[in-house]
Amino acid sequence: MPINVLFAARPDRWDTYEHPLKSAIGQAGLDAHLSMDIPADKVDYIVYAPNSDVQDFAPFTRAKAVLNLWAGVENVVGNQTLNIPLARMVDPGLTKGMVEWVTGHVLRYHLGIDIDILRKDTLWEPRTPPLAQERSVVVLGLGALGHAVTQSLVNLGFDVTGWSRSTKDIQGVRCLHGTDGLRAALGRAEIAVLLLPDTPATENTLNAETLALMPKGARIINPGRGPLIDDDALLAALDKGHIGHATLDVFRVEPLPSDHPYWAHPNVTVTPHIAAETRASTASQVIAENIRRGEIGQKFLHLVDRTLGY
Ligand code: NDP
Ligand code: OXD
Repeated sequence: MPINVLFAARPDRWDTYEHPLKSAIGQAGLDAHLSMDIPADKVDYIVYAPNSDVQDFAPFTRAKAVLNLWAGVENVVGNQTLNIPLARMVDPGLTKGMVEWVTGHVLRYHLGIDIDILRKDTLWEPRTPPLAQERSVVVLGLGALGHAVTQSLVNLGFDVTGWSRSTKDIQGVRCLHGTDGLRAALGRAEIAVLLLPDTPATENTLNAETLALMPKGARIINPGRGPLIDDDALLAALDKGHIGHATLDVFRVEPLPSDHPYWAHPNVTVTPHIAAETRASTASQVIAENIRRGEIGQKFLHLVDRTLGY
C-alpha cells in the first residue's frame, strides 16, 4: 500500500511543489501517493503550510507527522488538535536566500550605500567607507539561519556577536546568551539582525529598555518576526535619532496596514516578507528524508519543541 502524503498548502503552491516533491519522494525509494485531496483518515503525513485550510488535525487519525513548509511555526505550534510530531522547515535553499538578503542589507548599512548616492545638488564630499573589521554586527538567534548568517559576516571580516537561548561555540563569533548576554550584545550592536522565532519568550526582545542599550545611530534589520519588536518603542527611538534606521521585513500584521507609521517614516525601509522563501527543490528533499525516517521509525529531523514554541 502506498504512503498517503497530503499536500496541505494554498492551492497555488501545488504547481511549484508537485514535481519536486514527487521526484524527491521517489529518489528516497518511497512508494507514496501525493495529493491535495486525500480523506483525512487515510493520510500518513501532512506537508503543511500554516495558511492552508487545514486547521483541525483531529480527523487525521493515522497521520505520523506534520512536516511544515515554513521555518516559523508560531501559527501552528499552539494548535491543541495537533498531537503528533511537528517538524519545522530547515531548507538549504531558504538558508542561502536568508544569508544573501541579510548580508546585502548589512553591507548596505555598513557602506552607507543609501547615504552615498549623490544627487546633482548634494556636496561632492568623498568619504572613505570603513572596513568590515571596524563594524560590530550582532545577530540575535543562532539557529539554522542565524548561524549561517554569522558565518557569511565573519567571512567578510565583520566583528560578529551572536545571542541565543543556549550556549554556543561558533568559530569567529562572540557567542552570548541569557539576559546579561543580551544586554552586552546590544551594547555593541552598530547593526542588529533579528533571527529569533516568535515565541512568548521572544516577544518585544527589542523594547524601550533594550533599544536604549544600543549605540546611538544603530541600525536594525528584522527578517525574524514582527512581534520581536515593540513597534511604539522603535518608532520613538527612531524619532529621537537614537536608532538610525530600521529595515523591517516582517510585521505583527501582514500586509502592513496602509496607515501604519512605518510606511511614512523616513528612517524605515519596509519589505514585504521576502527575506527568504522555502525553495521547492531543496525543501522537497528534506520532506522526503523525514518521510523515510518516519517509515523506519527513526527520529524526525528538525522537530519542534512544543513547550519552547520553536
Ligand atoms: P531556529 O529555531 O533554528 O533558531 C532559532 C534561534 O533563536 C536559536 O538560536 C534559539 O536559541 C534562539 N532563541 C529562541 N528563543 C530564544 C530566547 N528566548 N532567547 C534567546 N534566543 C532564543 O530558527 P531559524 O534560524 O530556522 O529561523 C529563525 C526565524 O526566522 C524563524 O522562526 C522565522 O520566524 C524567521 N524566518 C523569516 C523568514 C522571512 O522570509 N522573513 C524566512 C524564514 C524564517 P537556541 O539555539 O539556544 O535554541
Ligand atoms: C518562514 C517564512 O517562516 O517564510 O519560512 O517566514
